[in-house]
Amino acid sequence: MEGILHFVAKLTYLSVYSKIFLLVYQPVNFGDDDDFMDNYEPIRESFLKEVAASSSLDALYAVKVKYIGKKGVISELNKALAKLPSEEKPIAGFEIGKLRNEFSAAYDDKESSLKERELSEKLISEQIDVTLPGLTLPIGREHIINKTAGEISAFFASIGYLKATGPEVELDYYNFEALNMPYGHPARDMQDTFYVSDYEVLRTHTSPVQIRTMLACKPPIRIIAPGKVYRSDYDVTHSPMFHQVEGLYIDENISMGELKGTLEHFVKALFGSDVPVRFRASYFPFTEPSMEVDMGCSICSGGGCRVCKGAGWLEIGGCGMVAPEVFDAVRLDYNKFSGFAFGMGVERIAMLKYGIDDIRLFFENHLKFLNQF
Ligand code: 2NL
Repeated sequence: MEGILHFVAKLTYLSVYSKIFLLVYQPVNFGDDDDFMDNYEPIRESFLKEVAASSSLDALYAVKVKYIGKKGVISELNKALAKLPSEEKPIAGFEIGKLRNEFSAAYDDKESSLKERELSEKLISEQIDVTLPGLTLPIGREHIINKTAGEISAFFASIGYLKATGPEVELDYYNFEALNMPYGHPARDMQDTFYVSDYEVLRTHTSPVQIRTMLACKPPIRIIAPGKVYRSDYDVTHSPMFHQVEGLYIDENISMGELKGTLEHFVKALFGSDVPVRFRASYFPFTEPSMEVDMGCSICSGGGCRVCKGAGWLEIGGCGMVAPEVFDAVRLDYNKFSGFAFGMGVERIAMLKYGIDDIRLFFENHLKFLNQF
């Protein structure tokens, strides 16, 4: 039995090898005049040449389409194969298959070497220099007006004042009436005030914040009210929107001495301890008595210059003892309580501090100007 199996295996072996021998050495006819060997070698050579010449994956892919694609050369050979006499088909088919495998292998080789090359080129071209400084995005800075208002607030915070805020569209009553400026008062003129309706205005000062606070809280009251205010005015020293910081101190036995001491201390803290401060009698409807606060000109140190117009003094705000009419409006007893109030324009303080002569520069937002501070 074993001997028979051995014999069969030997026969199979012989027959397989004799067939391969035939496939390799027997010329194959491709139809009438088409000799297969005549077609085979040039196709093979041009394929290999085109693959070798492909310098990019795209070019290589085009070669693949041309030879191995659906309508490519191999496909055409297979179509021609169908027309061959049936005894020639297996051999020709085997040859075409071999050619196809050879094409695929050559394509795969070239593809991986191109991919490798493209990757290494990419690695070189996209190399990152980790020692280069990073990209710095421009960062903003605080506006000089906010910075100045912050410095003013910080001083008053240091001596125990709390910050209070309120609406910019304000009731006529809180903005004027409660501050002893009744209907018909010249400060209520349409020319100076932006009216929102018959009874609402854009606040012309931050005093209404203090009125609201006095209505809401019991003394002692010690607050500052920084914020935007509006007046219908526009030239080198006036802007329709500007900033104010007002202050208020209400308690029993508050004197004018405390008012003067507080503001003198404030001016020296902001402009320097050598700066002289003086008070001049003045008038406001909501304080009695009222004063203007002047400081020695920081530009000429009192000698007289363009900024102080030769006076040697600069006006930096107003103040006074809260008027009895205001106490009445907020239903506080002025026989029991007394207090002082003050107000200053933030733009004016910044202009004096930095020698700026046109208020409009603050709001034109030119970075060349704003970046100086
Ligand atoms: C100035 C002058 C001032 C006040 C503001 C005030 C507030 C209340 C009661 C009394 Cl609730 N007075 N504020 C007082 C005096 C002057 O401002 O030149 N501002 C830019």
